[in-house]
Amino acid sequence: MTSLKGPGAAQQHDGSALRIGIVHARWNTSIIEALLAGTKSKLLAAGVKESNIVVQSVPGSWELPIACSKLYAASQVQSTTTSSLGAGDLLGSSTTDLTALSLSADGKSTTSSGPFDAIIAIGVLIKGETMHFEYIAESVSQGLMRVQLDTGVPLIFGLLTVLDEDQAKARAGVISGSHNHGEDWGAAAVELGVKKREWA
Ligand code: DLZ
Repeated sequence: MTSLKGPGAAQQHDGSALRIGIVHARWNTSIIEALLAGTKSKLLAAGVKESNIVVQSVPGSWELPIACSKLYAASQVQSTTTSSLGAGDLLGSSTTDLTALSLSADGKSTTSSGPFDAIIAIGVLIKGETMHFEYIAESVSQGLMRVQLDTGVPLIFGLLTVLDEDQAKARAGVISGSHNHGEDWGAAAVELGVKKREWA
């Protein structure tokens, strides 16, 4: 029986033609790493080519909306040129900051060009003792929705807003038997990416 929570029975979508961008925050890195791994595993399982997954990082969740917006804009500009935006997916490495968005052709021949079919924003906000969490959670959520509607690219909401570290671990598959929500985000990106092409 399908459980009440979650997106229902698994759907099959062919991701082999898709280009997917992922922007993740580096705050709460160990949780982020697990979520990122879960996300990528579902993308790859749906046929998305590794070379068509571009991963960028930013310091914290606050920076996710601007980074998603710029990443998408760069992929649109890039699609009108002959260069390709290459994949750079090492968490925290120098290849993942936004300077890697240079359009000066560091693309690989296996990487298709064109705007992203979907972008996944991943962050983990853990409530502290101040109002900081409330302000950031609200603003980032609004910001991500705004980028999604303004650009028309599906922007998958991979922002965990949790009360403590245990809640975060329980949503990142870190605690034994728990579900990794990154897998849902990867599957959602493929479904929405395919549908975006159908809707075009
Ligand atoms: C400052 C801050 C704090 C206190 N907590 C978090 C958090 O739990 N998760 C997260 O992703 N980022 C946090 N940040 C950093 C902010 O998102 C942002 O990067 C900085 O305020 C710089 O703009």
